[in-house]
Amino acid sequence: MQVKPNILLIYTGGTIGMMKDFETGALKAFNFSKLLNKIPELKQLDCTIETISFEKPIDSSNMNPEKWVQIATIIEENYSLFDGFVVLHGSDTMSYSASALSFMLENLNKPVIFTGSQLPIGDLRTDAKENLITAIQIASLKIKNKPVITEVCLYFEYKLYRGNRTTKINAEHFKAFSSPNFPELVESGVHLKVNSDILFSKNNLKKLKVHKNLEDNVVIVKMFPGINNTVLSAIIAIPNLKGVVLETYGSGNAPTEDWLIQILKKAIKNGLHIINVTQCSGGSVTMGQYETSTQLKKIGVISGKDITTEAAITKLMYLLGQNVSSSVFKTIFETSLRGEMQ
Ligand code: ASN
Repeated sequence: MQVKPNILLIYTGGTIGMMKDFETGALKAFNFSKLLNKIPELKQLDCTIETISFEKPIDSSNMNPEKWVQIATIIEENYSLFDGFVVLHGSDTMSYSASALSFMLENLNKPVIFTGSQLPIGDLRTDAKENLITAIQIASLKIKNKPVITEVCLYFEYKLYRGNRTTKINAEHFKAFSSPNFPELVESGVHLKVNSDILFSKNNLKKLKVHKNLEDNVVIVKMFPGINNTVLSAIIAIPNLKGVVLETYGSGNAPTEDWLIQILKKAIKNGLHIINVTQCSGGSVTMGQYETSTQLKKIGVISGKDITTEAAITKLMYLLGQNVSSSVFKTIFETSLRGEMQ
């Protein structure tokens, strides 16, 4: 007899569990036990579900590294007891959290699926039920008693994506996420269509390692025509700054002006890590393709290749927290650790 999969639902907050505040009319997170009562359909699923909730559920705009550690710790403490984990999370920062957790959970061998919704679960037209029910079903998938998904994913509007490849693209549409540089892992229609060839790791037998040290002295800088010496110098001079994700144009291009190259060159010499990611929604950084990126390559700017900004900043926080020595930092950053880049 096959034992029913055992799924842990981790409720952090987000629109999925929100209700309107009587006084202000604004949406606010509320207690999770009430939320489960709103989905009697969960009882029909062929798995057992246990739940654990943040003591104070949050709007995901209040997410931070401390709370990522909280989620990672819940997974660590319950890892051997459950077949899969579904994290209910606000959509606003879900891609950051899914990316962060992908780096924090090394040798993951079970599904961790982030989901949420655009409308509260109590709303008549809610997208919460489909997202939650299918996320749980995917987390329960097994073949020959082994989990099908063994990575951190994000499920929204009929698609399961690799979490660290996603970005939030719309504040209103039910299709709120996209994964511009990597295909979806599962598509939900009449059947669940699993794209097995591209799943991250299969049968990783190494023990789960949870990394909880994240460096938050980092910054994202978006290039724009007109960015000047005073502004960029002030950012680079932030005390104790350890790393910068530089969102450049197109395939990794930036102005060739001498002041800019000199600021970056000096910063790199002083031990700052600078990551080049594109501000385009899809495609890759290829330093050296244009004259406008040749200098960046020469001075030691790190290529983010086709990584998302969300994955780049969380990978930076993770690697800095690991005290990776500066001699190998560039090489390690440019290597795909969890399928986050090509
Ligand atoms: N503000 C909400 C959050 O991220 C948005 C949502 O969940 N759709 O918590």
